[in-house]
Amino acid sequence: MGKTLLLDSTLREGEQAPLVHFSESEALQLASQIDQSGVDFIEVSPIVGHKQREIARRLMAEKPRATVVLHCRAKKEDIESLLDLDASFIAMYLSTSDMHLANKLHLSRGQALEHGVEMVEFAKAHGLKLRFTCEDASRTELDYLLEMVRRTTAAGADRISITDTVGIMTPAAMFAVVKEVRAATDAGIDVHCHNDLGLALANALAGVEAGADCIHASVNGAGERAGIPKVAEVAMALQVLYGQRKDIKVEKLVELSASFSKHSGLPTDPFSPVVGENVFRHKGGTHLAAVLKEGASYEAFSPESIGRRRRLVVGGYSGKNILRYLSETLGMKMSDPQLEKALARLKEKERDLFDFAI
Ligand code: HCA
Ligand code: CU
Repeated sequence: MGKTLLLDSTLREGEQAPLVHFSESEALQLASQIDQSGVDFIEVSPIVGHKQREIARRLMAEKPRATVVLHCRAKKEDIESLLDLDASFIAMYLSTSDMHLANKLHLSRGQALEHGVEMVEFAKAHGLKLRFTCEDASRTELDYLLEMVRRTTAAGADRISITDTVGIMTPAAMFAVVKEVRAATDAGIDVHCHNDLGLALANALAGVEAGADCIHASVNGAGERAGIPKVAEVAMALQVLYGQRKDIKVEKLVELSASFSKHSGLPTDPFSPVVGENVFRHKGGTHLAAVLKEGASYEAFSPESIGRRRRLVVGGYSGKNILRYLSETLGMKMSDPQLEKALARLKEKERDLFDFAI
């Protein structure tokens, strides 16, 4: 598995989440934080409206380290409007499933194929680099999907996005589809997986194991419905599970998530991987006893590795060990019977009494 790239779509897919609206300055501040975290692509959607167009224009003027990807429909008018923005990298999307072709685009498979190729040729004739997104790819008949991939990449598409637009893939199914796509083209392959059944990250990772080289994510997973993978979980999965992308500044992820919460008004879920409040909090008696000796007993990666601290929660679920630790920390040696007595008192309480960092 080669290097896996990371595309952040907080300002495009993320703003498609209900109740999420960023002002121009909020979007630019988020973009700058996203850029500093070390992602490879930042996706924006100038065709949505004046504000999004301004955000795209100002962001490109700031010359971020990441490549700015301008997202649009596979339509001449959209591509032309991006050319007016001095675009260099665009992503155009076209549905490929029979359901979308019939209900949304009113095109036959053959017509969609011709149209996709024509739009890619049009963009390439204007010197653009581009990604061609097969929207609803996971519900597209495989041979037709592969034909679309072959024809659009032959026409010059630099990258292809394989989407699980409604989040119905399993990792095994995603692996199989991406494997076929990998064999059909030399272009880069993005995986864009929705989280409707909680499998977005697993499906995206299966995609890269099968040969995709870019994962789409957003801060806190924001997106249509249940959203897409969270940028923090993707970055840590790449580091912890695959030993790659050590260049991504994972210590900036908590702050990034907090900025998103502030600007969107949507709090970060305490159980959210990597950045959630509970991620390094230990509570059960056996857990506390073990992490006091060795944090890794109950941690996939250390809090220090992302600039966080381990926390212990003491209450009715505690055991003697944590009380011994606390008493020794305070320089009070308690005997076993004393510890038993203190523990009995603690167990009478029906809530967590203490929550502290160590
Ligand atoms: C959309 C659909 C999309 C596109 C993904 C991509 C999807 O909202 O435009 O361009 O890679 O889920 O299929 O987000
Ligand atoms: Cu999407």
